[in-house]
Amino acid sequence: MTLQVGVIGVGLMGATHVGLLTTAVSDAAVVAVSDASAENAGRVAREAGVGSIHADALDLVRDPHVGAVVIASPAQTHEAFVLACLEAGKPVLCEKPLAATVEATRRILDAEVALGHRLVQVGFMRRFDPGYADMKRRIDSGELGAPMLVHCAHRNPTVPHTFDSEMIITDTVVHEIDVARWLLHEEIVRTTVYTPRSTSHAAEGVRDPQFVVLETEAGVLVDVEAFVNARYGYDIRCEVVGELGTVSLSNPAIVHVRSEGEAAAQVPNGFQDRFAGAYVQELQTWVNAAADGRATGPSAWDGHAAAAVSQACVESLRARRSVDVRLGERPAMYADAGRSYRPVG
Ligand code: ISE
Repeated sequence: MTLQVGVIGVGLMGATHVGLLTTAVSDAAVVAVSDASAENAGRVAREAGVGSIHADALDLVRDPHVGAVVIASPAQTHEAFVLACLEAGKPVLCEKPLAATVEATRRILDAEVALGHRLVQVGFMRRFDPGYADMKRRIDSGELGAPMLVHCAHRNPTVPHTFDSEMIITDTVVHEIDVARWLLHEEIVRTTVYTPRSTSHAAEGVRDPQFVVLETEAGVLVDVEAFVNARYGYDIRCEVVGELGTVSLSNPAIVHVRSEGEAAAQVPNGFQDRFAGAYVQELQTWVNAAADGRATGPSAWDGHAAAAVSQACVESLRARRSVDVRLGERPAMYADAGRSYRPVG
């Protein structure tokens, strides 16, 4: 049966989701869209052949023809829309961050716990990237021994002018926060954000790059270089150092060129290019689970934990000191998360 999807927010990411759901994902159709800009909504609906446009996103959630919802609107709007989906009993894929504050992610957790089963998947698409998934398999197999260090780099060629120093944490480093928790099976307890000299390509007053150090409950150190005006391309790196070996992401380029005395591989030009396959896999996984009225993949707890770590990072950025993460109780429903590293076999 085809899952009837409604998409809220059809700017950059939402429009990509509409396109993928329409052309690359099986057993799904986009039947309704909503956007703060009527012009955006109209254009995307026309291009994708979507029949219904709702001026009010809450009407889209309540639309009886909509069986499941994708939320890709600005972060401050997420809480109200996710809560409405939970109230309507509809599976929801919410782009990261799950909500704009830790208090809001906690309210979402409380609502899902009250419902008694998962309906929320958070858009941490890197978990569906073949490179990251392979790293995880290697770590889980135990062949590398217990992890001790993780080195990450997250470089964007450029960002919109509205991007400020804190968004480098909440919008960018949030991916590494999730990846670290997921790869290591444990929670992050402490953060320190360092700011070196800024690039002259950053907007006035924006601290870019930033160097973030995360400490996990078992004492693993994760360093993240976040550099969002790197100019040359979209470059994502990750290496895990274990007691017996290391595993790292390789360059996803599929060809190497040798010419004029140089050997080179292309660097992707943006996240939609680098993670194109991961987005399709993320959506397909969501559609398959949503068709059965459930959710899988990154949970509301993962969204909450990422928000709590992001908040500690933002505090560290402002106060220029280490900050402890205040996570609060993990409801039993999300028992799988936060498990400390234990090699298989
Ligand atoms: C953007 O929102 C993303 O999610 C990208 O994956 C990330 O690389 C970028 O820095 C964010 O702004």
